[in-house]
Amino acid sequence: MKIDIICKVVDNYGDAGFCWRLARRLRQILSLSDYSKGTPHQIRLFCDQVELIPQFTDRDELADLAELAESAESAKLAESATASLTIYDWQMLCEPMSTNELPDVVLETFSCTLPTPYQSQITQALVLNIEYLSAESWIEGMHGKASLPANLGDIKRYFYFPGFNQQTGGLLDNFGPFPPPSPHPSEDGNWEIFKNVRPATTRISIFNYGGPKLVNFLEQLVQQNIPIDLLICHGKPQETLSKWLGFELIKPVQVQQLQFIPLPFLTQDAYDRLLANCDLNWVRGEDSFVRAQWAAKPFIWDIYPQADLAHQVKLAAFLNIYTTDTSAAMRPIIEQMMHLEAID
Ligand code: TRH
Repeated sequence: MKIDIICKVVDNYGDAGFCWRLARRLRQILSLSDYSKGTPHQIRLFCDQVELIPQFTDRDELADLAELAESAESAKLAESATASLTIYDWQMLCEPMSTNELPDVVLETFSCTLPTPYQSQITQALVLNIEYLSAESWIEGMHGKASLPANLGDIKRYFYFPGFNQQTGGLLDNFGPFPPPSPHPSEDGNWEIFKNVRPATTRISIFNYGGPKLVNFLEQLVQQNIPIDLLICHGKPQETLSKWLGFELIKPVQVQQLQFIPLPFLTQDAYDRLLANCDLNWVRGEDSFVRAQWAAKPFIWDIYPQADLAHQVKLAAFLNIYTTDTSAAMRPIIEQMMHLEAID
C-alpha cells in the first residue's frame, strides 16, 4: 500500500508533530501487520516545513529512515517486507509523478488543500481529510462522510474526525510500549532531563502558551510553599518564565521551594516519557493534549485559542466527558483551571 500524508504548518509544532507521529505509527503498524507480507508498504510525508521534522526524532531513527528509503529503491525492501517512510518537501506535490509513484491512500491533514497538480494525478486514490480532534457531538455525524467537491476538478474526500468514542475516528495511540519505562524518581536519576530533580519532590511539566495564565499559576504555587520541581519546556513557557523571573532561564533556578528546570526541545519519545514521569502536566494544542491522556496523569489543557472563540465550545465539550465521574467538589476546580484564557 502507498500512503501519502500531506501536512501544511499553520503555526507552532502541532501540525508537523501530529503528522510525524501519524507517519511513524502507520509505519510501525504496517510493518507488523500480516498485510505487509510480500509487498513493501510506502509512506510518504509531504510537508511545507520539512525542517521541523528532524527535531521530533533522534539521529538514529533518521539515519534508519534514510537507509530504508535507499533500499526501497533497490527492491531489497520487498524481501524484508517492511514499510518505508520518507519525508518530502511540499514542492514535490506540484511536480508530475510517474504512475507507480501514485498513492493508494492520501491523508490530507486539517483541510490543508492539496495543490492542483497533485489533485489531478490522484484521481484513483482514497482521500481522507483528517480533521482536528474534538469532543463535540456533531463530529459523530460527520465522521466518514464525503465532502462535496467545492470546485470543478476537485476530488471526492472523506472526513476523518478523531474523537473520544466509537462513533468517531478515535485517538492516535502511542508509538512503542506505554507507559514509557522508568516511572520512578530513583530510576530516572540516570535520565539527563531529570538529573536536577530533587528526590521525593512533586514534578510538574509545563508546555503551554505562556502568558498570564502561567504567571497566575506560578504565583499560586509560590504561596503554597511546598517543594516542587517545574520542568519548563522550550519556547513560550520559558519566555514567560524568564519575564516573570526578570532574567533568562537558561539553567535550573530555585525560588523559595520551587525549582525551575529549563528543558531543550525533546524528541517526541522523550517528551512522552517526560509526561509519564511527572505528577501533573500542562499541555496545549492537540498532540500534547492527547499524549497527556495516554500518560494517564493529571493535566491542565491550555487549549489553542481561536479568534471566533470556538475553542470555548470545544473545551466545554471536552470537560463534559472528562469530568463525568469527577466529584461535585472537584469538577468546578478543574473547570476553573482550564477555562482561564491564555492571552499574551
Ligand atoms: O505546538 P502546538 O501548540 O501546536 C498546534 C498548532 O499550533 C496547530 O496549528 C494547532 O492547530 C494545534 O496546536 C491545535 O501544540 P501540540 O499540538 O501539542 O504540538 C506540540 C508537538 O510538539 C507535539 O507533537 C509534541 C511535540 N513536542 C516535542 O516533540 N518535544 C518537546 O520538547 C515539546 C515541548 C513538544
